[in-house]
Amino acid sequence: MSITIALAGNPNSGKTTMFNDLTGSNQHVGNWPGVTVEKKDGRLKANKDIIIQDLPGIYSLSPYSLEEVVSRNYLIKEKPDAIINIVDASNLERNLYLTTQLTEIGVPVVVALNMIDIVKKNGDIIDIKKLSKALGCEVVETSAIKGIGSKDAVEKAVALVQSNAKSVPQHTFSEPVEDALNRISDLVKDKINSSSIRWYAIKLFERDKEILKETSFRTELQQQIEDIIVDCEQKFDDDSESIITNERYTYISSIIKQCFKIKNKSRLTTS
Ligand code: BGO
Repeated sequence: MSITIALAGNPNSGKTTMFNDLTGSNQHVGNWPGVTVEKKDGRLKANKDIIIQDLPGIYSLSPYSLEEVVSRNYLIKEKPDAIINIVDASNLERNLYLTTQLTEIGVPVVVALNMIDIVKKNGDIIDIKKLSKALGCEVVETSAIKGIGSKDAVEKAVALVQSNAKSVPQHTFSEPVEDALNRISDLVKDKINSSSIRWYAIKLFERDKEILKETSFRTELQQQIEDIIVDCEQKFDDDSESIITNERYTYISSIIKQCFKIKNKSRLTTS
């Protein structure tokens, strides 16, 4: 039986380099249906039963660009068996924004800490064990350009699929937000697949226009959700999308503090 692993990551994180390293010449290039966004898939060089699906480079799973919509539709609707999230380890803070969203989808995630050669050359240290614990998923060091670690990431992803393991997001939002998400989940739980319920609750809370269109709940239910959102927004004196974004950044800062030691602090201020 074949296993499909999606490669997701920010632009320039090394996705193409890893895709080529894993698939060699076994690639198929086309477009995603109906849009002019390139679609690439291929079979693992070492095991043709493993399909590697490349996704467009994205910073977030919001609905603001074609690439984001294509990637998230694939992840939510087609549901690959696992995701390898390629992270530029030399830009950890910026890249983890997407990671926090990928772990909410309900598909097992392996984080490939790519460009680890640059991190090591700089003398910086990333505590992989702590990072893995903080994110609630496997983390593997890779240097796609040197062909190091990519196969290890695939092996970890396959092991997760075979053991039926799920990534369990460790991040919780603040109490009023979690309360709102729980109330929204309760309202829609009969209408949405249980493995994606948290993702949908967050997106409904953010008033994500694509999700509102897709779910097209009856007016009364939409109003109940809206009341929950407004109630929370009043507590924060902020809009719901900004509340979620701000809380994600606070969480990521705390992860960086725990897991990342920079050798030369002046690099942060001079660049
Ligand atoms: C250029 N380590 C290092 N050091 N570099 C890497 C690694 C790694 O592990 N992985 C990838 N790169 P893409 P997306 C380039 O193209 O795969 C490099 O967008 C250059 N090009 O070689 O394209 C990779 O698919 C001229 O670098 O990323 C590439 O995610 C000078 O990261 C870049 C220097 O990789 C982006 C680099 C003309």
